[in-house]
Amino acid sequence: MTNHWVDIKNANVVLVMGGNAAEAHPVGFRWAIEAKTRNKATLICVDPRFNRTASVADIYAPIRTGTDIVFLGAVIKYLLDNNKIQHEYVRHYTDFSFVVREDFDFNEGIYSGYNEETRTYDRNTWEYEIDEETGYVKTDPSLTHPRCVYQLMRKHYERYTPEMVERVCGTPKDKFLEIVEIISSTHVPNRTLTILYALGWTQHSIGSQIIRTAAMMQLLLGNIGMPGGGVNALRGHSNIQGLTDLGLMTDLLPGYLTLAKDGEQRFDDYIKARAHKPMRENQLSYWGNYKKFWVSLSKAWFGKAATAANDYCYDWFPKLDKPYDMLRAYEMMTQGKFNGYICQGFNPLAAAPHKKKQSEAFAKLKFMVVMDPLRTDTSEFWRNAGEENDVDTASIQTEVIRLPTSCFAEESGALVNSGRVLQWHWKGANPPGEAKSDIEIMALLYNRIRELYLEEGGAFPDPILNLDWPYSTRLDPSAEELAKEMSGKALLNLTSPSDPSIVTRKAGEQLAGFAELRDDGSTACGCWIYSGSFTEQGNMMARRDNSDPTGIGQTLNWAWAWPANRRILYNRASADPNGRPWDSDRALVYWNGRAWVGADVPDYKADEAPANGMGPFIMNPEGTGRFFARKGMAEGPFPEHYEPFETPLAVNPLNPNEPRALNNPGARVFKRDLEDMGKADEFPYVGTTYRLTEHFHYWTKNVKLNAIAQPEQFVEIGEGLANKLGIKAGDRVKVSSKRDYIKAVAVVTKRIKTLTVDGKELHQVGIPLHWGFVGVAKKGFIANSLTPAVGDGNTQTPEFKSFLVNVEKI
Ligand SMILES: Nc1nc2c(c(=O)[nH]1)N[C@H]1C(S)=C(S)[C@@H](COP(=O)(O)OP(=O)(O)OC[C@H]3O[C@@H](n4cnc5c(=O)[nH]c(N)nc54)[C@H](O)[C@@H]3O)O[C@H]1N2
Ligand SMILES: Nc1nc2c(c(=O)[nH]1)N[C@H]1C(S)=C(S)[C@@H](COP(=O)(O)OP(=O)(O)OC[C@H]3O[C@@H](n4cnc5c(=O)[nH]c(N)nc54)[C@H](O)[C@@H]3O)O[C@H]1N2
Ligand SMILES: [Mo]
Repeated sequence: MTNHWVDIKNANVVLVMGGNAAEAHPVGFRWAIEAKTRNKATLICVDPRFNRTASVADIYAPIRTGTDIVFLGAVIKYLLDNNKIQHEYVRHYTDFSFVVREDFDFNEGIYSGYNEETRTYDRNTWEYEIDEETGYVKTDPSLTHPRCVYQLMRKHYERYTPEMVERVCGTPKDKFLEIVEIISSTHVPNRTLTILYALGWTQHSIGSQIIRTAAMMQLLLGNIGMPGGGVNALRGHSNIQGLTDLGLMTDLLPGYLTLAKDGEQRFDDYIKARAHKPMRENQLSYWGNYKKFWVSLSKAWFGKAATAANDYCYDWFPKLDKPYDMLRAYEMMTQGKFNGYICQGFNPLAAAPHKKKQSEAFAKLKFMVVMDPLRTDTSEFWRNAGEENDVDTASIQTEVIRLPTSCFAEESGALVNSGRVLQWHWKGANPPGEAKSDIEIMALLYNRIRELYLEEGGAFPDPILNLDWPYSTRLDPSAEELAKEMSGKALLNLTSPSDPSIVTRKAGEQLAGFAELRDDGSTACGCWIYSGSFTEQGNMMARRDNSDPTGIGQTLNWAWAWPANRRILYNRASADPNGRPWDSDRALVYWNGRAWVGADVPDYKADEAPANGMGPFIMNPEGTGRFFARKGMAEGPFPEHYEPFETPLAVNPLNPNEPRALNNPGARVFKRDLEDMGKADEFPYVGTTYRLTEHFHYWTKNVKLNAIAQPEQFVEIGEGLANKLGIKAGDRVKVSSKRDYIKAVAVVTKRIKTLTVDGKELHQVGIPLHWGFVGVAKKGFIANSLTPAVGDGNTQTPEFKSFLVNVEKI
């Protein structure tokens, strides 16, 4: 979230689109209800299904899955055409006036630089024009230059009309117009709109670009940085926010630092490519501090072994040829390129797409380690469970080793919520039986591997043997020790840059925040964005003071938020160019003549006078919010609609003459998975998968009360389709895709309407995802038997939300 849970109450309009917050985030959803009841906010829900959020919304509109860019692109066009943008905000805080390179091009859905073979783009032309003398971006404040971002964007969204929304999304035009009018009412400084989204946007082959379209809409409306505004990803698992923060993706390091690429063998090149220089006069470009973050990380990992002379062990860090996300990992397993697999708190047989391919992949392993408190479908993948899991057990060689772990209530630590707040929790009980905490298991594994290296040697021992391991209990580090390491400390006395005789921080002390980090090896910090969470004052994450002095939900002494205990990102943009709040009723930060002060920790240089013209988006080298994403996205700088990989349409109505633009040209897909895609003649209906309040993924099927509440797999079918197929509520049906099938009970409902898309009837089928062949709920099929293995080109998130199925009565 750019904002945070409590802040939702400040909104005048709440748009829930691409998520079902009332069902999947029922506790946090209270703040949307608070906005409705206290703030008279309008709650809008746009979803393929009339879901539990829709049932309490003021306005609901149906949409075909995977078409949100058309809807949001049409909102952008409407705002531009009808002059519903917050002009002063856009002029000062965005790249509207920046001029784009002459060789940048967009034609029939394809951007310049496309390589059809590799499904990737050479992104070099996706860039602003740079003045060679100053090194700064060229701009045209008159906005008349044909290649300024404003003009290009206007042209790009020309095709995104309300008629196109009706044709592609199946959303009735008058519903769209009703909604866009309410959205546009927030372009004035004293009204804000918040967006709450989750997987209905992310789980598409164009997921990241849907979210970018939403961010562009919010920039036009001046809603980024504002209380009650923002683009708010409602995260899933506790602790998935912490997972990405700590860099548990194959291309990331903690704090959203990135792994070096294959070609980056030299430390200086690696740093230079990331420590961006300002692209306009007097901009902060905070990533300019990259080296401080990276060196401090390496000092936390390798301690004394990391020195200036060895580039702080740069050679020990992997250099990435390509991301090894789950889609690639499973593809490689099917090709026999993996020996072993450690599966920690993850049930991929149930959770990953194309279950049949999963089974095949796992059967090619030599061993699989499952760290989990429970037996899972994955740990039992080799078991022939009849029709539900039809495998030939005898032919599977894979040895499965289960290491029982504790559960969240059996350990202490911090969980990071969607609002970036790190909240400490305390262990409530010891784990049963032989179970150990994940930390202890990892520590035991590490120490055993280290012993083996010491005894037997082996390839590349340095990072293993030199890993700093300063914990008081070698085989079971405490959560506090790890938290302190992530927050960071001084390794030497730190002195004031202006007067070296003044010691600002003594060696051994915890740091107050990342402003103290150095790039000379004198500080260690395991995750720079968490710096300040555990200081000399103690564990800031354990604070429980919920006082809210301004009444707008800014409880700065409740736990601790990254970065720097800041609750609303980009909050400098909540004030006008002179430093006065756009809306005095919900002032967040303002310039008092000497400093930035207010209800939040300023997202800015604290003593920077507004007159100097520094932009509010300090992480971008140009200091502004971006409509033009430059080289940042896999499929292009302006979001464009592409059809899901399995689409009911033969052409993309936005680019009817370009077959390469039917699906996302930059998506992640392997050859075999393309062969496993179905066509609309055989699989005429659109399937989508989702969750229920009564279950949590695949593990509450082990809990009797949850199993009683929702005992077995069902699918939701609209009355239109049910009548057509002669299906009645309670009938058993077979739902199949090109990959496999499931059997389920039919729920016939008015909540899924037949849509008219491109002049034809379109039926969507709702498939909740919680069952499998392990547990106390009724044994059944795994919903992911149906889903395709294709991912977003940026995040590799699979397209779980839109695929083709057939439905038959059994
Ligand atoms: N009780 C419970 N709560 C949970 C979970 C759980 O398993 N059980 N899981 C947690 C996790 S890990 C996560 S990630 C979150 C997920 O939270 P959500 O994303 O809110 O959950 P989903 O049920 O997957 O549903 C998303 C909604 O998106 C809609 N949708 C599908 N495709 C589209 C589309 O193309 N456009 C639009 N506008 N909408 C679409 C679906 O109809 C559905 O209503 O929930 C978390 N909360
Ligand atoms: N079709 C379809 N597929 C989806 C989705 C969808 O919307 N549609 N959603 C996707 C999303 S967003 C998610 S998050 C995934 C969820 O997929 P998973 O994360 O695989 O689902 P869970 O059942 O939550 O599995 C987590 C496992 O962690 C174990 N566990 C709990 N506590 C601990 C602990 O402290 N330590 C360890 N080691 N284990 C623990 C649980 O017992 C459980 O077996 O599913 C994804 N798959
Ligand atoms: Mo999730």
